[in-house]
Amino acid sequence: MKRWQNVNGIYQIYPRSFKDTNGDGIGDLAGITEKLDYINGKPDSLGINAIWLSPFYPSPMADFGYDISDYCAVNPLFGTLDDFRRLIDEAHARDIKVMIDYVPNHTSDEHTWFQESKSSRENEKRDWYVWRDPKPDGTPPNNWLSVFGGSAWEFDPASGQYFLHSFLTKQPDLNWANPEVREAMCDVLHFWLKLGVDGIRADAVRWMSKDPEFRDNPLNPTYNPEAKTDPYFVQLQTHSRYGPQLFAYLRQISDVIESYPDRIVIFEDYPDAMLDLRSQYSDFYAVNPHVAAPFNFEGFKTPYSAMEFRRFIDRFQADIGTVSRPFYCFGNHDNPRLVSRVGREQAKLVGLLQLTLPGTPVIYYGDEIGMEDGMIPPDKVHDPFEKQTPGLGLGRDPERTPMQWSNEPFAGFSRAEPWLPVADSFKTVDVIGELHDAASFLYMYRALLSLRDMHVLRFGSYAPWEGSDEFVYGYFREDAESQILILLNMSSEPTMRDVGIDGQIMYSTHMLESAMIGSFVALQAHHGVVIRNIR
Ligand code: TEU
Ligand code: CA
Repeated sequence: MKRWQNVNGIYQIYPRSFKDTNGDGIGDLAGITEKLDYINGKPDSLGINAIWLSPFYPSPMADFGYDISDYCAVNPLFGTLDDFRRLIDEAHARDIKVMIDYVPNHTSDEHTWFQESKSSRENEKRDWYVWRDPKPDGTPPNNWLSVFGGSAWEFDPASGQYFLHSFLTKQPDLNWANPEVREAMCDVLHFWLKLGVDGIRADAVRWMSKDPEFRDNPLNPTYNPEAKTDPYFVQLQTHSRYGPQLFAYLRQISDVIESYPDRIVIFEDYPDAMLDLRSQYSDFYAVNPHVAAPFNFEGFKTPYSAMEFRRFIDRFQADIGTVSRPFYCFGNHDNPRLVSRVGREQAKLVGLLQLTLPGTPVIYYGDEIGMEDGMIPPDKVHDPFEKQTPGLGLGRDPERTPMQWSNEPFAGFSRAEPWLPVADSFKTVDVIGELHDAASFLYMYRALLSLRDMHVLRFGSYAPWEGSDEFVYGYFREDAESQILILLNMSSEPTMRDVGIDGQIMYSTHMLESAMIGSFVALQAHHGVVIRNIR
């Protein structure tokens, strides 16, 4: 991928939780604009030059903006279209690219398209959504399930048919098999790209194409009902998603992207564990290698260990080769926070890994300061996933708490009580406190993002270090000019390694304790170093 060559990383912003400027306890576009200096362009900035904004469109907020009632406008809660134009201008003035969220699979049930579609069977837009007759006994057309719990079908008594919703009832699926829908959804892309948007993150694309025959999904033979896991996986999702037209639809999207200079699209996709991993990735990469790629989310599930991480990265790097660009993600608005998953010290090593791997790292807001999941009391639960499928730890509120700017009340996020409680850690985990603390997360992210300006770290090859074992995972990054070795001691014991090269430590998570004696490197527990070969 030749596009976005000068982007060193992408910073994901969840607009509701980033910065509130008007005192309603909800983050807004003006808040993001106000904080652009934090992101890039100033000596104290994080130094990352692309942002991705989760949805800020008009929405009844049943799924916190992923239920969109107007694709080409701004929700008054977040501001106006002029606020968005200002955000783009100010971002570009700081050399920051702006990526926005695009939700092609479904709209809100409050979108006028759906209102029309629902109004009668004869309506022109009836076929814009997926309507089916009940079975003779009145039950849903098939056994498909909603990701958030229950049947994926909702009966509309007025017209006597069911409509399909792969997510909430308030998120009816668009019918991408209808060419008018495809055209309207391409128009949405043109609208934002013409406004100067640089990139698109395409949501939940796997569901865009279904089995044309709408066959029942088979039961999942490996599902264990005792195990208290997500009931969605009681079935194999064989027919309800990943249908035969998926990649044709995605190609139509990427054609639009390609028609504008230096724009890209990243597909949000969690590979199906029941299908071949390699072929799923390669299908997404094949959509359009010049402008499109899928995220890599394997870091969410990979256990923290040197062997497991090496296996995961080696395999993925080998599979995609040197032409396709990886977009490694270790945090987002749908998964528990990195620090809460692996621990504080461990999270730093994962951060070091992410920022020294090939490709374009995608960093979730707050992970750069080591934010943890917030504790959400039962009466503060917002996420519909938790409400519909309670008690299984599936709720996503904990990772969506307000950005911790300072240790002042409400973490400097707002002057009013925020929509979700600030995480307890804000007294010690905050931007102001970390800016000048050399041992902080923020310090590390800033240092490594600036190191990433080196050609070798951005574009150099990846090769595992053969000395890797069950304690230490190492890898080389190399280009014509230089060779870098990254060593991660992922164990809780100090250790010493002979790396066989004369090196200079360029970065260490344990600055004071870093030493190289000849070709020997001393590593503390959960200690990572970046070494430059000075041959
Ligand atoms: O998520 C799609 C997706 O794959 C979900 O199954 C995700 O795994 C789920 O949230 C469980 O963590 C996208 C968005 O990222 C998510 O926030 C939305 O709720 C969803 O689409 C529907 O638009
Ligand atoms: Ca606000």
